[in-house]
Amino acid sequence: MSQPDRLWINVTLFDGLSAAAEPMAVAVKNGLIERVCPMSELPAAERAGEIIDAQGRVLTPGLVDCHTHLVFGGSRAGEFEARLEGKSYEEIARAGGGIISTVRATRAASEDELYQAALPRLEALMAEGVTTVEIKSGYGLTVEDELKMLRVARRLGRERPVRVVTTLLGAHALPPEYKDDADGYIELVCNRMIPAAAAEGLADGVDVFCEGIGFSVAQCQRVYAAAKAHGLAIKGHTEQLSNLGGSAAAARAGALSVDHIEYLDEAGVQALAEAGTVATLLPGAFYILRETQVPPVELLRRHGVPMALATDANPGTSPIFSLRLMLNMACTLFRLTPQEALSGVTAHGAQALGLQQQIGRIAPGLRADLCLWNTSNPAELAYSVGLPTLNQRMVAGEPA
Ligand code: DI6
Ligand code: FE
Repeated sequence: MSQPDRLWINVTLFDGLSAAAEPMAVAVKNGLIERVCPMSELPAAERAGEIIDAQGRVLTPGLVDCHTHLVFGGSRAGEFEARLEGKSYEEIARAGGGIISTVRATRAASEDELYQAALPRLEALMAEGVTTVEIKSGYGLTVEDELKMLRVARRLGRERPVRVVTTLLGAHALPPEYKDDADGYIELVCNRMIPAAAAEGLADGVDVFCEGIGFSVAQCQRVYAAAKAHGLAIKGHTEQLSNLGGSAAAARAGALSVDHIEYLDEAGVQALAEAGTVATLLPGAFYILRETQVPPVELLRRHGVPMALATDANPGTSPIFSLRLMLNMACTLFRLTPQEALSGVTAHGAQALGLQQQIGRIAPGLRADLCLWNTSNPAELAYSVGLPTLNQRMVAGEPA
């Protein structure tokens, strides 16, 4: 075997799915993971290149935040205060606040203003080990404003050492111009937004908000069909506040993931299992909205549905720019094990983006996006908030 560029020795390995039982070595070459083996099997010949002695520290895949709304204008701190005075999220939305207030601020902002506002949010995630982040549009709700948001997301990925996956969320909320014409707006999404985003290479996938305050299952199915026709991946915000059957419909349409899913029932879970769709859990929104209905974690386990975990970072329901905090919340609020939570932000987060052949695990042939942590126990990453700290963040085999 040829010499690696970098070799980590004496690593406590969490490979994205499980923790190794003995000290491990990980070799990287040309930006890819070349070899993963127990220290006892490491050939002497391979001890070349730059050698990093991890001294028992935990090495994980670079973290994947597979569901964010990082690009937006304005702030919703006032709405946070209104909710503390007793108003519900749905009440605020129906009164023209909520998502639509962010739409007004996002439309008013220039591309550069949106970029400057999003940068510290992205950097906060990166500082905690995120190496891949999905970013949705959905606060423009016109063809031009949705494309503007996606351009900002692409620019973030060009200017910082992080992989950005973009998702067109045109069907996020009904813009005031289409107040009594939801079907007309869906037509705009299908016939104008999706083709334009696809033609300019600005979107990797398409998402919808399938909910009483969002769009119906039938409307979402039209969006999925248009996305498929343009070769774009499908995702859905489904069963967050009620059970409409949106998750099963998304799964049947071939969705990579369905997200939130607090109200998902067993038939829905079965549909995910049959389609190979990932269930993305978003404890930040559950926490901020003080929801009480927890996602059906035990059913997901029983049916073997992979669970991803993400911040849902957004100005309304999850103004939380910490994927590490989600690890803890997934365990405390949803009763995931620390290992399940870690898989949610690595292997299963990657799968929720359709990138499982490239990232999310520490295995030969995958991209060397890696995090070295100042602890020797992977469970500490979910157990504790604030510590342990990140020792080293690597993107494609280089410190970043
Ligand atoms: N569900 C969410 O949690 C976010 N979007 C959605 O469809 C909330 C977006 C917001 O309140 O601004
Ligand atoms: Fe969301």
